[in-house]
Amino acid sequence: MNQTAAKFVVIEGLEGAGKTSAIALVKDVITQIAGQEPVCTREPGGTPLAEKMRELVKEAHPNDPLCDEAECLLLYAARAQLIANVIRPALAQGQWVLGDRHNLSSLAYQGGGRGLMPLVKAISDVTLGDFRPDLTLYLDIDPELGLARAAKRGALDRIEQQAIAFFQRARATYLELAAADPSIIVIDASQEIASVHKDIRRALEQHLC
Ligand code: T5A
Repeated sequence: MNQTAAKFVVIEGLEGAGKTSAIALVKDVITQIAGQEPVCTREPGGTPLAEKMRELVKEAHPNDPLCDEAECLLLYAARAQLIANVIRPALAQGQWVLGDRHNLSSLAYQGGGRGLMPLVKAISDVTLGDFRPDLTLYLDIDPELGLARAAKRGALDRIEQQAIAFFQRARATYLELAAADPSIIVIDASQEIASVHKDIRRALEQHLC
């Protein structure tokens, strides 16, 4: 194992894009490439405190609705905890990290979806500085198809209940940011699972080997 080569790899996409299903595959491929299992994280969440913030973001609060700015700040508070207490220490010890969502989610959902891009960029600059994933796989899906898949799995949470236009703006932002950043690879997640996984494996082998 080459300790200096530890990388931070992230899976991104709208609800129902297939991130959960892809994680096991990506974990296997990283284990083959790195000779070690990656540390797996999810956002929001991934530390005891960040998981509490996740609950605040995901649950509905009918008597005290979470305003968009507070949502944004909670997401970055959770991310700051995760980076400080899990991601940076792991990378510093030569361990690879596999993230289920990271900063690109905030740029897409809060920046694009909520229309708060200047605020998101400002908080991102202050909290993360130049910390960023080495590689991001963005699983691209039409929000109607993704939400239909997610709905089959169970009740939709506070964010999943947003209007379709919110997810369309988030998707447009994901695609715009991916087009401008070679470290973000777009995977067509509307295909059947076997084809999605084939594309993911190819992308990982191309960019990590
Ligand atoms: N959020 C998060 C923000 O707004 N800003 C942020 O900065 C961050 C970090 C997180 C929520 O927080 C928001 C985004 C989210 O709304 P979550 O529960 O972690 O909440 O939500 P998701 O990450 O979106 O998880 P989902 O489970 O909804 O999506 P997945 O993981 O992409 O979907 P998955 O793999 O569970 O698949 C859903 C269903 O589809 C099937 C699967 O079998 C499953 O049943 N499926 C397919 N079916 C057919 N063909 C395929 N190719 C399929 N792929 C999967």
